[in-house]
Formats: sequence, C-alpha cells, structure tokens
Amino acid sequence: MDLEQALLIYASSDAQTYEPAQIDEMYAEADQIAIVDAVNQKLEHFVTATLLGSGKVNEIQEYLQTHDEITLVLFMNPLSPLQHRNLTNYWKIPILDRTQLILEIFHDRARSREAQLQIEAAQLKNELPRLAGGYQALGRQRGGKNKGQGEKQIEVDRRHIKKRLADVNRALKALEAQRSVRKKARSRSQLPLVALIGYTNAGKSTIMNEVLKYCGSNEEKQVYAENMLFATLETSVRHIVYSEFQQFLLTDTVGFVSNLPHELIEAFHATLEDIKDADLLVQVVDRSDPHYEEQCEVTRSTLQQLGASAIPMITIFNKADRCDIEWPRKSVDTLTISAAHVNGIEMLLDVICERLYGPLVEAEFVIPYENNQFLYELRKHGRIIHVDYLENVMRLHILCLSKFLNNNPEYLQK
Ligand SMILES: Nc1nc2c(ncn2[C@@H]2O[C@H](COP(=O)(O)OP(=O)(O)OP(=O)(O)O)[C@@H](O)[C@H]2O)c(=O)[nH]1
Ligand SMILES: [Mg+2]
Repeated sequence: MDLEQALLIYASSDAQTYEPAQIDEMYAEADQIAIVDAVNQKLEHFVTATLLGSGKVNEIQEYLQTHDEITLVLFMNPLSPLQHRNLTNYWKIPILDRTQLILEIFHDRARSREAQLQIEAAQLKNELPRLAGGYQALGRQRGGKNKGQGEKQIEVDRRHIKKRLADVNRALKALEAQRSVRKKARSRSQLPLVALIGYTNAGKSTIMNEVLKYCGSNEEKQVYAENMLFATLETSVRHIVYSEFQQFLLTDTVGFVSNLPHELIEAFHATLEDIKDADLLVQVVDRSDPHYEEQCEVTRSTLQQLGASAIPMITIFNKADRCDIEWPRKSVDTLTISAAHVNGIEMLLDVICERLYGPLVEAEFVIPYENNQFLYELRKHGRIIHVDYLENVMRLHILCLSKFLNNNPEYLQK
C-alpha cells in the first residue's frame, strides 16, 4: 500500500515539541501515513485566520513547492474551520488537524456498530463547517471526488452530509434505547459498578482480562487489549465474582487523551455516560510513561467535564515491571502493580472489595446445630475458616464482612 507522505506541524506557546515518533506511535496499527518532516513552531499568539504567522505560512508554502512527495499536512493543533480553509487554500494540499487525525484513528479502530456510528457522526459534524472553500481537503476521506468543483458541489455535499447525519443519529438513538434496557438490567442486579478509566494504552483492558482470568471467567468474556492508542472504543461490562459475598460489575472504558476534541467527548457521550453511573472508579496509569503525571491530570479534567469527579476513586500505577520502583505496593488510595503479575491483581481485588463492602474481619460465633438460617446468611457475607463440633453447638471461626457481626450479635463470641 502507498503510504501518504506527511509534513507534521505543531505550534505551541511554550517550548513543547511534537516528535514524528509520537505520531507514528498513534498510527502504529493504521500505518497509512509516513511523517517525513516536522515543523515545531513556538508562537506568542495564535493568528485567527491562519494560526501561524504569515512568514511561517509562506515559508511552509515554499517548502511544499519543492517537496512534491508530500501529499498531506498533519497539524497537531486543532484548527478552526476558517484556519483550515485558509491554509488549505494557501498550500493547495489536504490538511488533517489534530481532531481529524484522532477521528481517523478512531474510525480505523471502531469495531462495535455503536462506536462506528458515533465516530461517523463526529466526522460528519466536523466536516460541515469546513465545506465552504475552493480546495476540498476532506475530499481525501471520500476518494477525492469533490476536489475543486465549486459552490454547487458544496451545496450538494452539505445536503448529503446533513441527510447522512440524520440517519446516523436515528440509528444511534435506537442503540441508545438498547443501552438503557441494559442499564436497567444492570441496576436490577443490584451489584455495584466499578469502572476502569484512564489515559489510552495504560493497561485498562489488560487489567480487566487479568481480573476475569483470576476469577475463573471463561475466555469469551475477555476484551480486546493491544499496544496501541484507543484500542478500546466501546465499554464492556463483566460480572466479577471474587467470592460469593464479594461480587461486582466491572466496566472497561474508552481511553482518555489530552485535549480530547469536544466533538469526541460529545460523540462518546453515551459510552462515557457509563462512567457516571459507577460506584467506584479505578484509574489506571502507565507508570512507565515519562508523561504519566500529565496523563493523570488529563483524566482528572476529563472526569470533571463528564461530571464524574465526585465518584470515589482508587489509582493503579500499572506497568511497574518497566520502572525502577518497588512493587507490588499498596497505600491508602493507590496501588503500584503490573497487570501481568497475579499478586497485583489479587491486591486490586482486595482493595476494590474493601471499598465496596468494607473490610473483612475474623470472628468466632457459637451457634446451635439447627440454626440453618445463620449458615445461609453467613454464606452471603463471609466464609468458615474452621469449625469445632461441641455437644449442642458449633463453634465457627469465620472471615466475614464487618456488617455481619453487627447483624448477628447474639452468637458472637469476641
Ligand atoms: N510491561 C507491561 N505491559 C503492560 C502492562 N499492562 C498492560 N501492558 C501492555 O500495554 C498495552 C496496552 O494495554 P491495554 O490493556 O490495551 O490498554 P488500554 O488502557 O485498555 O488502552 P485503550 O483501550 O487504548 O485505552 C498492551 O500491549 C499491554 O500488553 C504491564 O503491567 N506491564
Ligand atoms: Mg482498552
């Protein structure tokens, strides 16, 4: 397949730069674009009409004229429709901005019908205000058939997009209805909901799969985990049975990314809604990533945008095997583990269940032999470690949720 040769441009007010490697990483699986050169531009103020100053715009124009092999400009900034249109007209080359790039990656990776429709809706909405202009950058996405065909064609395109958008929205509404049926079923189950959240590629899906494996679920329940950004584009919910009395629903979610374009937050609103219903959030952080602190900040602000910052949260510093730090380790609200190692998963399950159900305590009960009701209740709240069979009574040494002690004070020994 012919790779598209792209020039990468990034403008920032601080000295931050974007390296081609970071984009290659984003595109690891899609492998459609080769970045041949990069321009990192420090700017005091962004220009409304073109983002970059006119000197830089001209310089890039000259560069493009002498580099015919370049067929695409990738902007790591989001561009307004006006900037997008002006720059495309100056440079006569298709431009993908950061939002469109992320949308394209999402488009390539979406597997469920809902995710595909959500992304299509976001792409169509993004396309609409960019339509008016001589040179159709977005022709790229639709086979280039619309390049330079004038106002009439734009009107036809606009009508076509609006109609398609209406169809997509209708299909999404229908799927949302199914989602709300599933949500009702979930709340009927009365099990607490725990959501794995965090920056893309942190290891959320891997942790979900390790938890499933640890709890003996069969393989069909496993979710897709891969070393690429945005591997997960839909939420999946699984029933986790750690013990008879420690069960919960666990949901894997779409990874966050810095400055997630608002189109995408909107597009994934329904999917991300699930996070708002969670009783507990488990933030997964790739501790081996040099930018892990910034990524925690992205999670924090995304949760705020979703209106989910009040939900209790624990944090997992994952991929500790790739760092020079002590693990597995536990402190109040954080765990340092590696998803691939079972000790960390057990620690995680203990912490989740303690948060949901309170701590486990050891206790001794003395009950008459015929008290089946007690044994039935006990099974729902704890387990027997040891039994002494005495003359008329049994002495049970048990491990149970602390609320069980309060519910059954009459038989409690100590
Ligand atoms: N070395 C190491 N690799 C890990 C660990 N946990 C996950 N990975 C790898 O990290 C990559 C990403 O894992 P995923 O579980 O797909 O990440 P995710 O957070 O679900 O990513 P998105 O769905 O894209 O948001 C995979 O290649 C995993 O094998 C870990 O503890 N140590
Ligand atoms: Mg995932």
